[in-house]
Amino acid sequence: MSGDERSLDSRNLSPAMSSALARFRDGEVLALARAISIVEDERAGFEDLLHSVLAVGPSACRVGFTGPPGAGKSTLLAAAATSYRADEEHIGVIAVDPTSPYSGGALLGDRIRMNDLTTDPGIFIRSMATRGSLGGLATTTKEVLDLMDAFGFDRVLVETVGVGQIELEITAAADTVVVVLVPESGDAIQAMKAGLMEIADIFVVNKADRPGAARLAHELRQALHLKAGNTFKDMPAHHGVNLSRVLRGERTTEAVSPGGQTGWSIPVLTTVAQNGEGVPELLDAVETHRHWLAASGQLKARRRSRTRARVEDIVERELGRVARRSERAREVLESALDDIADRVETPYSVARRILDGLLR
Ligand SMILES: Nc1nc2c(ncn2[C@@H]2O[C@H](COP(=O)(O)OP(=O)(O)OP(=O)(O)O)[C@@H](O)[C@H]2O)c(=O)[nH]1
Ligand SMILES: [Mg+2]
Repeated sequence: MSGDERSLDSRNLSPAMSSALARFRDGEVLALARAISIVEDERAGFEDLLHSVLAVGPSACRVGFTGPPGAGKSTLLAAAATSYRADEEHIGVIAVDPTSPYSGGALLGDRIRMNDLTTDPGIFIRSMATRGSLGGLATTTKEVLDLMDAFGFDRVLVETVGVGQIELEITAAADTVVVVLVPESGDAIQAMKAGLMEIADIFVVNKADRPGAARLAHELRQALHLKAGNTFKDMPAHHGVNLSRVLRGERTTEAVSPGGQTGWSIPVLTTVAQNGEGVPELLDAVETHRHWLAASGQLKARRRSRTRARVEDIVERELGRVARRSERAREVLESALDDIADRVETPYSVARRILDGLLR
């Protein structure tokens, strides 16, 4: 693309990267932390590193927890992690700090709630920020998820606040998405508007110790029932249906069985995360979903659509980078500004010229 024809190959890694890779493969937690930083900062060679690491393919169970600020995602996640640890599973956790200015304190809260877990060597917790960044960030976060998967954790748990597009996109990189709501978070219509219906595999109404939990659970079941009734209406004749444009193909159900029935009916559970009530049932539902994913071919289908979206993202990111680095593109742009002002050119003709130059 940039005239640089070298292919991705671990032999291209710098000595420092090679040693980081070797230590990563040996299962050194410090090497994982370092690899994550390299990817997060998009340091030189980070794509070569990912290329080498991802040769093994995904194997971890990826469970995403999303929902409005303060719904109890971290408390639930900590309860889940504790239970998985009791079964001696190795757990990776990513807490994505939201872009929302309203939940600025989330990270500190998470740290405190997950404190008991941080001394356990069988669990690795990483917080990431989405604040202040533009496109491509969701890609980086998903790449970190891939790193954790490749490191060999049995399970990778991701927490994102369901406030925006980036967060939804990140959540969709999980195999099983748990949407956590609370009586205070409004009604089912609001959940629908926020796009949460599209990504949920399991709904949890947390803080069931508060009034309104049963009502919200009931509303959600009704809304899901209605939605299921409408599924066929939007279904293209032969292939899958793209559930949400927001998710850019991440959740395209490629392998819907004949008749379009995907066969998973989304459960609505109630929990009191603080005291663990309902948590075993939630973990059972996650397990059941996992088995369904594997048996129905959906796990493979989801991984395929994630792969497709990832390749597109990488190409897009690389094209943007090539354009930003190009001296020639900058020169064309600067020299064309007067022509645009004089109506000799338009932004479109100039962009076209730049693209033609880059893609030649
Ligand atoms: N009453 C009640 N409070 C709960 C329950 N679960 C969590 N909480 C409390 O709700 C608050 C928020 O919990 P978190 O687990 O931090 O929620 P979160 O969704 O991770 O929050 P953010 O990451 O800030 O969006 C904490 O004070 C918890 O102790 C519950 O079931 N009932
Ligand atoms: Mg949290």
